[in-house]
Amino acid sequence: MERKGLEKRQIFEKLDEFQKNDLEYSSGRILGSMCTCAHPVAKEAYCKFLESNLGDPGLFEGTKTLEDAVITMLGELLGKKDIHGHVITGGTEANLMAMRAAKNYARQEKSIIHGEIIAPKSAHFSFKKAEDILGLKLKEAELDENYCIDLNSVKSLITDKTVAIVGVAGTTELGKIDPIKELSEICLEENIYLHVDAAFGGFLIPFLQDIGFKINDFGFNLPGVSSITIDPHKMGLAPIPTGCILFRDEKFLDVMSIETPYLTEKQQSTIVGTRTGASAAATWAIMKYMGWEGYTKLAKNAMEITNLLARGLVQNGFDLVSEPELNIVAFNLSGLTAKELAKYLDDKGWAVSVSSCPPAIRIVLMPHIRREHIEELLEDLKEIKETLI
Ligand code: 0PR
Repeated sequence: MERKGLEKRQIFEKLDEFQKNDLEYSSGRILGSMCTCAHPVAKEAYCKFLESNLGDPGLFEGTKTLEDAVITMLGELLGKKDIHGHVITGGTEANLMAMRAAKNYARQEKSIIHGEIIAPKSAHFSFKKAEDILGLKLKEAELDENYCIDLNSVKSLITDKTVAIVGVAGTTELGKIDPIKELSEICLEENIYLHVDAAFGGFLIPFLQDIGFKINDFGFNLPGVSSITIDPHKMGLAPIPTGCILFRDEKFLDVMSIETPYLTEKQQSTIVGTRTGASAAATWAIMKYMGWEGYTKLAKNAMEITNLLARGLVQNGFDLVSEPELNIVAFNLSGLTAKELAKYLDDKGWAVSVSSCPPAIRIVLMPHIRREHIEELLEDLKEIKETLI
């Protein structure tokens, strides 16, 4: 640190230099991210609430009301208006909270001490973090031929220590939607907590279903679903960090709350203490601004761009891992490993990522990716293929 502070102008010049080394979503070059440019309305709302701390909601009653309103709107979107939850930092924190709720509830109701969770092999790494942080044993269920959770594998992994089963609505690598209805039936029958990770799919599936896409249900209309993760900072157009956790019943929050006499209210069930109210304000603002129609258009556009890429790849002799269900396309080129192909694309300035199961180039068609970017990408892919022959 300097002994005497710098002038604002000097500081911002230096900040510009740092920022120059970042990629920008608007360049269309970021192809593997689930984040995107936040909407200007959401950014403005975020900045307005920078100082509000939802960790002490008694001081920020207005922001707390905003958070509750966001949770209610999301509950409506996901099939149950009377819902409980929080606006937090993202899908990882939401999944950790859900696993903590399941763990504490099972300890209270079933005296389970060394609990186990069952999640598909396709689940996000946050469940590995949950295993580590919460001392739960993670048992990975096999996938079926469509890369969704295999129900027989789930059944074979259930024991009297199972505290939660996880299904994913929009997997990180391939955008697949697990058979949540069937998981809900299993969980009701076995009296097991069911968590649905819809971090990615939550802001897509309801809108796509509404315009006729045949996609598995995953919401609270399925009676076995105990909690859902949904991330406004992915397809919701909210700024980072904004995730949400929703619980069917307040009892799941109660098993996590801790008495804290010096705060205006008892400490909530969130993992962090001090937490921003800006994310809640931004999510409220963008949901009000976009409305059902706005998000439907966004989802429809994303699927159109997805199709453009998928068809273009097939035409040019690339192999799709499977037909995209959401806006993620995974593909390979025979004769090259996914990593080798990623390197060629990287050399041409594309930031792609590689999936693990199965290995493939994975492209997430977020709203910052437009038609012209896909056309350019397809040209580059054609060129890569030609130089190899
Ligand atoms: N659940 C699912 C299904 C996810 O795909 C993700 C994130 C999470 C939970 C965790 O969400 P947070 O990252 O908000 O905690 N999946 C991607 C990943 O971690 C997100 C991502 C974002 C990847 C930006 C790349 C990137 O540049 O791999």
